[in-house]
Amino acid sequence: MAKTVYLALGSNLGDRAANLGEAIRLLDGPELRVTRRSSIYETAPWGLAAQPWFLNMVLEAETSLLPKVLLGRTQRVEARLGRKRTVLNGPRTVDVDILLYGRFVIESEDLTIPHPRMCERRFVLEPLAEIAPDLRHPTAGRTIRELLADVAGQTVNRLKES
Ligand code: PH2
Ligand code: MG
Ligand code: MG
Repeated sequence: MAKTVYLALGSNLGDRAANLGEAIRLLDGPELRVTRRSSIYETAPWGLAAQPWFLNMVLEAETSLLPKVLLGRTQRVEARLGRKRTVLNGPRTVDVDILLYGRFVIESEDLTIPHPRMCERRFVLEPLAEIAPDLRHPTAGRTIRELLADVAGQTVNRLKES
């Protein structure tokens, strides 16, 4: 049975917009059909501050892939786009994170869903709120709009024409 999933994309190395576009092209297919995409946002680096600003966006997709298979798919896309220029613990050409998989709650060694840090990250919540403001986070029990209202102090600028 198909599930609705939300994926976060980020890039802060190379041609950032082209990297996001290429990631979408590689992800989209019969088993993972991208149904909605947010605008692209330029965002201040969160966590490790001494790195270039990111472009971030969020995708909604319908998928028949089970969570771990989907994780493998996202990691393969990262490897295709990122391997050449990836510096350990440094900036990435592309990062693809699974935010939500239906209303599943998964805690395994290699995969945690909902994404454990999504509620603190404006660069995730703002694009997600653009396409799914009334979606209720399965464990926080609040909508994305409500979660967004509580994060402060992170610069996130929606780019025009995206
Ligand atoms: N990703 C990180 C760490 N920090 N900051 C922004 N603005 N955007 C990101 O995608 C991001 C980050 C690790 O995945
Ligand atoms: Mg990430
Ligand atoms: Mg990641």
